[in-house]
Amino acid sequence: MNKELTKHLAPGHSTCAGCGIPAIVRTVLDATDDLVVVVSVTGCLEVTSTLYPYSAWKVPFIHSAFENGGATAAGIDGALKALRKRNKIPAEKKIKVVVFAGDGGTYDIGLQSLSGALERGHDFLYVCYDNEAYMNTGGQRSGATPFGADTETTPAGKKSFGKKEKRKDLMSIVIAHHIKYAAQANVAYLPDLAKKAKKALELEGPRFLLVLQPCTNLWKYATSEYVRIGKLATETNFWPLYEYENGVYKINWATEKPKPIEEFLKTQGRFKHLFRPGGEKVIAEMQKEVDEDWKRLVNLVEV
Ligand SMILES: Cc1ncc(C[n+]2csc(CCOP(=O)(O)OP(=O)(O)O)c2C)c(N)n1
Ligand code: SF4
Ligand SMILES: [Mg+2]
Repeated sequence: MNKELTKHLAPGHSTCAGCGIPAIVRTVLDATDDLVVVVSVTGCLEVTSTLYPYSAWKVPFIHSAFENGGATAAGIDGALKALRKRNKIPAEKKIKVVVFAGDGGTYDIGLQSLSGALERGHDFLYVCYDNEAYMNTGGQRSGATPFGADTETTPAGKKSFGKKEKRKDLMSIVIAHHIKYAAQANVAYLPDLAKKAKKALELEGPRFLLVLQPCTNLWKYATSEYVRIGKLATETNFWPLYEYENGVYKINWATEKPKPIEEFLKTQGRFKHLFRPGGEKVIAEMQKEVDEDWKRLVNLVEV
């Protein structure tokens, strides 16, 4: 493997084949030449990169608890500032603090500590890799799991079509903290992710990236398919690529003719029950939701 590509995270990790996490981590960290300190909240990334007694990390790394990625980043930011005040770190040595956390550790259990760190204005980049469920513990629903998905705790069956609730709008929650920069990205569009990571890493204060990460285990697809499925998420407007910068929204990818949501759903086992009789109502509801969310986003760009 290319040495440049693995200068932060070595190939010796144990994510599943067809997992989008390593590409996200490498693309984000490669977007800066500065030193980085990585915080990783409990979840697939942390578990698969730190199999005792080994570590795949080639940079300073802290494993935080599930609920406190934001607080850990805040503590490191505070420590770096204190060390600089005492001239223990040369002024020209730039150090970036980067948190990687899953959707469970961000939308749900770590939300309060992320909120506190954003509101206090700490200098860090928070990257949520979003596989839309609690994967490290076997695939339970999270606040990020889409409506209609079959998970361990929202099983589809005779009396259930999967998750009944809509996904949380985390981007709006984060943006409501008046931070300078937040962006939604997708591992299937790496040049776009690299651009957003570079921009975020060059800014100061709290910055946020929400990155869609297909998971072969939960989404149930052949391991070679993750880029195609990731692309379909954006081509159907299920997962728009956009940025928020100093109060201005910008859509980074759009098409006049988005594909119907079925194109995305039919690639994955977690939605296969929706293609049985009766599932069409749920698909129609999902399409309505996607269309409404897209309209809302377009209106934000235009104001
Ligand atoms: C307070 C607390 N509750 C539950 C757990 C068990 N737990 C560890 S990882 C995990 C799932 C993580 O899900 P997510 O943040 O989406 O990351 P992923 O595993 O999908 O990468 C859970 C439930 C824990 N470690 N701490
Ligand atoms: S369970 Fe999903 S998120 Fe976890 S390592 Fe496997 S593919 Fe990646
Ligand atoms: Mg997850």
